[in-house]
Amino acid sequence: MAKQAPQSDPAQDAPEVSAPKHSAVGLPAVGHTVRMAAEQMGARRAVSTLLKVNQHTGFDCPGCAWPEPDKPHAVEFCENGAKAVAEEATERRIRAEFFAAHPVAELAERSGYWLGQQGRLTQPMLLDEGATHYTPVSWDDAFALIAEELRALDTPDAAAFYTSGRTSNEAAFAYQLFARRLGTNNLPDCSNMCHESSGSALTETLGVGKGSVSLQDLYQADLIIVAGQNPGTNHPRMLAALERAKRAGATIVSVNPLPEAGLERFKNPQNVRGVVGNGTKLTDLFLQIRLGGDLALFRAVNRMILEQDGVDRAFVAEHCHGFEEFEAQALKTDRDEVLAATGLPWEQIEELGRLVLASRKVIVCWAMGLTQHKHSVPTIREVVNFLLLRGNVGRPGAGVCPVRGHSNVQGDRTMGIFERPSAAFLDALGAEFDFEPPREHGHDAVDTIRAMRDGRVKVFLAMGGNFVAATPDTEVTEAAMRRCRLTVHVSTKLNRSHLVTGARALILPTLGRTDRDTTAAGDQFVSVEDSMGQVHASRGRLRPPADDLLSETAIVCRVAQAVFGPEDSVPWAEFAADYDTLRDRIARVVPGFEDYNTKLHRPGGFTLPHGPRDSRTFPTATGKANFTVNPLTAPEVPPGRLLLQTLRSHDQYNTTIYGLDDRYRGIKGGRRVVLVNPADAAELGLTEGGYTDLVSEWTDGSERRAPHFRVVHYPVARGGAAAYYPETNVLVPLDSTADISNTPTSKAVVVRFEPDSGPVA
Ligand SMILES: Nc1nc2c(c(=O)[nH]1)N[C@H]1C(S)=C(S)[C@@H](COP(=O)(O)OP(=O)(O)OC[C@H]3O[C@@H](n4cnc5c(=O)[nH]c(N)nc54)[C@H](O)[C@@H]3O)O[C@H]1N2
Ligand SMILES: Nc1nc2c(c(=O)[nH]1)N[C@H]1C(S)=C(S)[C@@H](COP(=O)(O)OP(=O)(O)OC[C@H]3O[C@@H](n4cnc5c(=O)[nH]c(N)nc54)[C@H](O)[C@@H]3O)O[C@H]1N2
Ligand SMILES: [Mo]
Repeated sequence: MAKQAPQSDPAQDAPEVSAPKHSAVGLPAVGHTVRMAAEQMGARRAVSTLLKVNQHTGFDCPGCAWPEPDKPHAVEFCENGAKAVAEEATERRIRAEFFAAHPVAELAERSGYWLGQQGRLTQPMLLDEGATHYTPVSWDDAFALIAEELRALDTPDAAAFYTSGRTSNEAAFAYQLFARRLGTNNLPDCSNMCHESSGSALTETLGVGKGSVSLQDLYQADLIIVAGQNPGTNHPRMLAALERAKRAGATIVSVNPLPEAGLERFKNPQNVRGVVGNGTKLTDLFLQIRLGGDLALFRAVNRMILEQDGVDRAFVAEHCHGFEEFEAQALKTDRDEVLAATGLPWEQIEELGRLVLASRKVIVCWAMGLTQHKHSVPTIREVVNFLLLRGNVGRPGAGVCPVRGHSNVQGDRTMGIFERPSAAFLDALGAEFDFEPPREHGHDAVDTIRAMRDGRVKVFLAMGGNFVAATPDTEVTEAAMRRCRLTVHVSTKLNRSHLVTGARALILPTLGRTDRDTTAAGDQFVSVEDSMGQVHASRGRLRPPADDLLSETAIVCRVAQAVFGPEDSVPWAEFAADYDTLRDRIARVVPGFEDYNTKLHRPGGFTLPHGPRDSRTFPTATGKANFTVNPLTAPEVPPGRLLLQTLRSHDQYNTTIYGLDDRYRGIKGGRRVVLVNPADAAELGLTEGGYTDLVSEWTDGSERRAPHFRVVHYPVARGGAAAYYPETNVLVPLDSTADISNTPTSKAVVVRFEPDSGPVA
């Protein structure tokens, strides 16, 4: 039997600290996995469910977007995937009595951890204007209410439709169609806060905003650079791929301000070596870079390649544009500026240059450490310059590998969840469904907050996610949310965004990946796209938490029916009943999805076309791969301050907190910690174990405070500090965003330290 959810909210400000670990996974992780899952799901349900994760006939892991191998291992999930599954497949339930017992104001005082522990949502709930409690509402009344509020708007642009990246292709396609049919491109999504910088840089330079490598490429690479990513926690199955690459002879370089355990050494729980031995040493060269120093690092290496005649001249001549301008600037790269920006010894940069020049096939993998800075887009462009120089795009064993976060965030974008859709996409959509889609660009996540703050967006609907906790500038964002007429969340679990509401609010519970989805037309399945452009089916098997729970797709279609009535040019009712009919339409609108229904039945699904990868065709403005000129910039930090990055602990999935430990970093029982280099700590008078407030400073003179963080002396690169998100989102100014991509600069917040003002209430 699954354990009861905790009644009290455990104190979160008493973390214990021990030395960081030097290897990841192995037996402790396996034990931890099974224990966590069994606590939520009961042992039998846990084991039978976990064995279906990422199998050809099972469901896609609701954890990260790392792809499955062609022949999945019998146990193709990781510790953190199992936590994601347990979080969703828990046997705990939230029913109407729970909301009757807890006023919204009381729930708003609870931690995200406590809210998540209460179990799956089971009934549509309404918080009416002026009410203190959520009360049950029928599905039909809920849909009628949404339709009423949407119809009352002066313009469809006064509504915004957020998506988190777990939403299936089918639901995402229906959702964006609904928004555009209504007349708006206001489709902000989690990607705006995540890999938007990668999408912006890659679309401009290569013509496709996605990664260009497959797992096979990783296995064949000579050199893999992992920059700004912590796969041991966030993409644990990637470690198995790196191990395989390593055994095939690859050299691995990690570029990170922190020595992350998973990148140091990996103990693969799927083989004997990993369970009883020391595991595999993964990183050959660790570059402990300063926060935001990556642009300078790649520029320096590019200069070395140019000076040492390492350029693939034939590739550049045939496939690239803009080489001369790039070369002229790169040759001027100043060594002192590079040293200051990276904080690395010059010999290490030279060592990287030597490895690069000795390698024919090079892959660069990256995640949030590269995407969440002011200069993220130029940084990723410079990574592309680096790969183009030696022809490392569009041949086996080489390419760009932005490692995506949410399990279907890439698929959602492919399905049209984007505030700036291409004209070609809108043309195809309009032609298929016989309407004129809006052409004006919509709001991304940050612009949505501004629009709600200024009263321009009045209805906010979220397909999953936890908008107020995931976005920056928590106080501003929460006030913005409260100005709305109506806020609606389609969710599996209770979270903070349900408690910071507009005048009226709805919680619409929905099926997750693990749940069986049965409609009048029979059992349905959905499909997803992984980080490497592989599309495949996902089938849940568990009995849903309530009998009348609707899928995300069904919810979208029912809202649409309530808004447009039965005579619409889009057959919403048919879509809701039979997802094959929806996929037949996707097949006609989205390139690469021809024969969608047939291709999904292949084991492992199918791979989407990718011009640069498949044939070195680059659908850019110039028709070639573009070299770019990127001024050497790095964050500036005034004296007496540190640059704070906000990152994930090992026991969380974004705003979902599974537990209070960060095992590999040696932190237990609490999350309000700030990791500071001992030398910086000494200069700033921050003693190990002491408590401090973090105060962020923004260019307009405004300040933001996050009280009561325990100081942890930790081997982070000088000048930087690290603390967990979402607790630190209060510190990130709304206007502090990346150039071009508008992504919040979650990895670069200037902070000073002030005396502790005591625990948060
Ligand atoms: N278990 C689990 N899995 C997850 C998630 C989760 O929360 N939990 N989240 C999912 C999502 S949505 C995403 S986007 C991914 C996130 O995956 P990651 O990007 O790995 O997540 P972060 O914890 O933000 O880690 C950022 C890493 O970049 C480093 N870094 C920070 N700044 C810099 C920099 O300037 N330069 C360099 N070179 N490195 C830097 C940090 O030290 C850290 O190692 O994971 C996905 N998978
Ligand atoms: N400071 C700081 N802020 C960040 C980041 C950072 O590194 N630092 N990272 C950013 C990144 S990379 C991302 S991706 C965003 C994440 O932003 P979001 O995607 O908005 O946040 P999540 O925490 O992943 O959302 C969790 C909620 O999703 C709901 N949910 C889970 N599964 C399902 C499902 O199958 N269907 C539905 N309908 N709902 C479901 C549950 O109710 C759960 O509470 O946060 C961003 N914010
Ligand atoms: Mo993400």
